[in-house]
Amino acid sequence: ITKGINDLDKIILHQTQGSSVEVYLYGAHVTSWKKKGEELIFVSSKAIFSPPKPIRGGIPVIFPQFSNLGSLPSHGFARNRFWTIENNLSHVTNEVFVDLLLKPTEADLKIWPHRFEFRLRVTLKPGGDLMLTSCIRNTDAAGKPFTFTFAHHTYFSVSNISEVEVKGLENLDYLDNLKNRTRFTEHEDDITIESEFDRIYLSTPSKLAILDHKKRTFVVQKDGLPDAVVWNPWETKAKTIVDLGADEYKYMICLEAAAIGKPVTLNPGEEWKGRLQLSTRY
Ligand code: TA6
Repeated sequence: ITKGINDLDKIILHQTQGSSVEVYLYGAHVTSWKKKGEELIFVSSKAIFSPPKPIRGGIPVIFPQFSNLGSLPSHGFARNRFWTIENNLSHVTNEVFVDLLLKPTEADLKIWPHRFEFRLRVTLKPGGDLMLTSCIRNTDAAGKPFTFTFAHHTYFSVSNISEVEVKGLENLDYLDNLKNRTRFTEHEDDITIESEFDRIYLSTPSKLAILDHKKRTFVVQKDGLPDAVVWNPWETKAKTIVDLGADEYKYMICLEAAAIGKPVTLNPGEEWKGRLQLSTRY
């Protein structure tokens, strides 16, 4: 554990061969993932590391509400709360990980009256793959179920958005956020981005990929997270986002592993698990 920007606490996990991951306790927010010393995650040069503002870039944890799909502030509150460290044991298998924990404060219970424990394990695998494992438990003794939507809002770093294709979404239905979430079917085999793009693809395969023709392929593997959001604000929208540089939309793409189409309901004592594994191919 060490001090990051604006004195916020962050944890750095290291592996051999120059792999590392940085995660801020503020938001349990991954802000860096490197392999062979090379940064794979986009964080805006204009990102404001100042609570309660969420950090622009990295891997925001979206819980308990994706976007404005309910009465909470957009994207819920997990991304702008301070998480605690539950343990940071190194495992015998050479994986390094840290377990972070979020529980609602009394103020949180006023806006979302449900007791829960959210454990996020951030694991850096021996080859440098990054794994995020989420366990959310309903700890409400009063016996009420609760329902949530969820996403790992990953901002991948790309050489240029014009070099990028997203694979694995062909023939799927999606909700277009730019058209009031109207439902369409994807007819393209490879998705390229040439203007503002904001879609929730429903019930996708568990393995997706981002091909960056000038750099690398990212492989995204997910369990318990049936949906995938693809987002790029493009030029005009980017100008309205104060913590994103005017040209930076060119160097990022969000491919988010999510549970949105079918919100998750947990009865008291029940637990939900989601898992995201990110790797690269060259
Ligand atoms: O996941 C896509 C999205 O919901 C977009 O609609 C866009 O607004 C983006 O997330 C960023 O949201 P934020 O609240 O971080 O500015």
